[in-house]
Amino acid sequence: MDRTAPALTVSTSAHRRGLFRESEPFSSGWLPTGGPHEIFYEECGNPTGKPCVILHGGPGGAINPTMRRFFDPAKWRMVLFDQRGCGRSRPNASLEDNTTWTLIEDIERLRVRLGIEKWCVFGGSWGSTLALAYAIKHPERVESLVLRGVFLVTARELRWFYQDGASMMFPDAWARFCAPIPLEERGDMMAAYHRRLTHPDRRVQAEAAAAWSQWEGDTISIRGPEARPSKFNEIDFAIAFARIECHYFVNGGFFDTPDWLIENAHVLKDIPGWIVQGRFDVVTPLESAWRLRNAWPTARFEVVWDAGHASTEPGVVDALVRATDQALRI
Ligand code: STX
Repeated sequence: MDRTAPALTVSTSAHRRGLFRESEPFSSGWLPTGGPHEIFYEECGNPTGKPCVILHGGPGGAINPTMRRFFDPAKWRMVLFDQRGCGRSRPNASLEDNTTWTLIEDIERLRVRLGIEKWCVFGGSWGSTLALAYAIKHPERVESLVLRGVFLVTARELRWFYQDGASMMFPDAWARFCAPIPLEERGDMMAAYHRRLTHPDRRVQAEAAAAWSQWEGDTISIRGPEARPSKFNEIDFAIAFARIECHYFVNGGFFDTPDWLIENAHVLKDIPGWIVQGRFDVVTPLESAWRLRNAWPTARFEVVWDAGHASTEPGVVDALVRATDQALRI
């Protein structure tokens, strides 16, 4: 079979599964890291169930109760945590010692603290990036991978979303994204935003953060603005989200080479994997999931026809809950 052009499974099913029921954590706490950061985590579902870890997006996002609903709470022991500087982790919005590699150390610290040997790793968007990097560094700890909205933090993806590409599809939202930046700085929007988001005056950070976060909120779902997460309107969330995203992106995700995840994807070959991708994902376009699938041909690959980037697109929910049910049997 021609490995460069695998058959594409395209989902458009009218009979779609929904999220699992809501559940409350059975434990939670703050994990010390030995450095300035403390990591907020929670465990949900069945304390004797199969372990999984759920990685949030951004980077700079946070966990929320909906993220517990992609796994059957009767069967899984779900671990969720707020990444460094995010959500309830402390200190909030801090960029110190905050890189892909320190996040991977936190995942390992949490795994050891909870006495888990191996787990299913679940992540969308930046959560998929972190899941892939973690699996490449610690393949023996990853029982399976369930990924959505694949994001490789390449220069090409960043140029598409923050400079020239998505701007053509959302000129109205793009105009709002450009508004805080003077014309002479618009040739490098990430650099212009980085200066403001690291500015000592919190008001300067806040103005930039609101516009940065709004751009992502405006483009996230095929269902339009009513599907935008309400968190994007909270200024404390927006500041952490924008500061941390921009810090990671100006640093190319802290990867050693520009295409590090694809170059190292061969390490994943024996890990069972599911890739779920919305065809009309404007934040992390399908090309990256496609490239990952070609580099990791044993992964199941499902393109959801009527979906954008959000984890809550109905077709994406359906594909993800089917994937986690299949992962139970690994
Ligand atoms: N950032 C993609 C990402 O990981 C470029 C992401 N986008 N929105 C989110 O995450 C949240 C909905 C989690 C805030």
